[in-house]
Amino acid sequence: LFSFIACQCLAQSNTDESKVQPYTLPDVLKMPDGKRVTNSREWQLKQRPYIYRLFEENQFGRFPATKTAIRFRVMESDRNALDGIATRKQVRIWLHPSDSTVYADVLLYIPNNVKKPPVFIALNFSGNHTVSTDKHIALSTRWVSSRAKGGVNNRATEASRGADTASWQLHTLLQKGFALATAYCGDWETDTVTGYQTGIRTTMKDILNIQPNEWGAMGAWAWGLSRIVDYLQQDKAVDARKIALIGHSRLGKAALWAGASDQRIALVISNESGEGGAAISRRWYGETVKIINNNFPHWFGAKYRTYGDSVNTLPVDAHMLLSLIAPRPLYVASAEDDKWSDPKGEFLSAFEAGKVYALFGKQGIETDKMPEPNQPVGETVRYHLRTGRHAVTVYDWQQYLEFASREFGK
Ligand code: GTR
Repeated sequence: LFSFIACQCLAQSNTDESKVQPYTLPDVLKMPDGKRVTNSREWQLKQRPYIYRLFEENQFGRFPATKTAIRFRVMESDRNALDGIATRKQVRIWLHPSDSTVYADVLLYIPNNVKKPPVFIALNFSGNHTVSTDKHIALSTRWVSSRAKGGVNNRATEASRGADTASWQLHTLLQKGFALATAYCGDWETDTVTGYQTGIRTTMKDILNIQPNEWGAMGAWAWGLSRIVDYLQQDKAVDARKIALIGHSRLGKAALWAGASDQRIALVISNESGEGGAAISRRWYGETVKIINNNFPHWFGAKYRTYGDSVNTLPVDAHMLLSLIAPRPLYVASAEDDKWSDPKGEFLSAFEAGKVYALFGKQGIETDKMPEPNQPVGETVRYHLRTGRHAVTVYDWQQYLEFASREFGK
């Protein structure tokens, strides 16, 4: 009877804190032989690879290790973009060695008054043309969600330009001396159940040595982020040792997996990534493993779908995903009205990840008491609960730019 009740619950979402049942988190420092990790060397050599594999097996599916010969071309550039404050580049990354239809387009803005600036990388939800009203940005020709502003029959139109400028704060970012590199997640895989059929999980399967069902859309997006890193490493106009990755919501989940998988990424920001991202899955609050897999069966690996009714047997949880970012700076953020993402669950996993940062002599969040809204806490692991709804706002960017400036010694 008890398990029947549990099953019923997990298909529903809860937002009543008093109904959250006690749970035990897997001990991130406990090694397979039962001993506990005591130093950073043991973490890096043994425990980190072990936990990483648990995430591959149980949540995200495989991350292709095969190196591919990708090619880049700057398709368009202008040193006088945005009234002269930045250089714009539009770079095409061809992912397949012989099929020239398999590519992703990266939009870059580099501030003109800074030599080799640090760079924010991010995927966007509906096309590069949504990031700014700059008319020179190529309009995406891919499928876009029917929720995308200005879209007609799932295609972007001129009315889609600048649809999402509020989430990017491009001018502030450039003024603070950062570059931005962004690409449409749909260039790797469109966000639909059948998106994999035309996305890289299918077109790249032979090259990457991996079948479409061995990973999910999250993996494809995360892998795509690593290809942006590949490009940046050979663009001398930016400092590729200072790459900050930011992702919001579903793209925040992908960002955490990319940050865990690619240690060239120097700093990671999870903006309201919620279930399958920064939020503790064992906490029955907001979205659940069962709900997310029901609604988005294409996001994660197949095994993740088997934990819907038995989340307490999942060998991993969000604090372990965040720990894979250590010792690199990590910022986790929630919004008060975004109960679906479980703010407290996001805070608690960020707090827990501090145990791994401590092995490196880095300070995480000092107390497990949730901070008041708009009161950022923590050092190398930082957290804030913003007032308001599920979004990336001016307030969020202020915190991230300050954090990245401090961590990158700017
Ligand atoms: C919701 C989903 C969340 C989150 C969000 C978003 O529908 O349940 O996990 O990813 O979408 O990406 O905006």
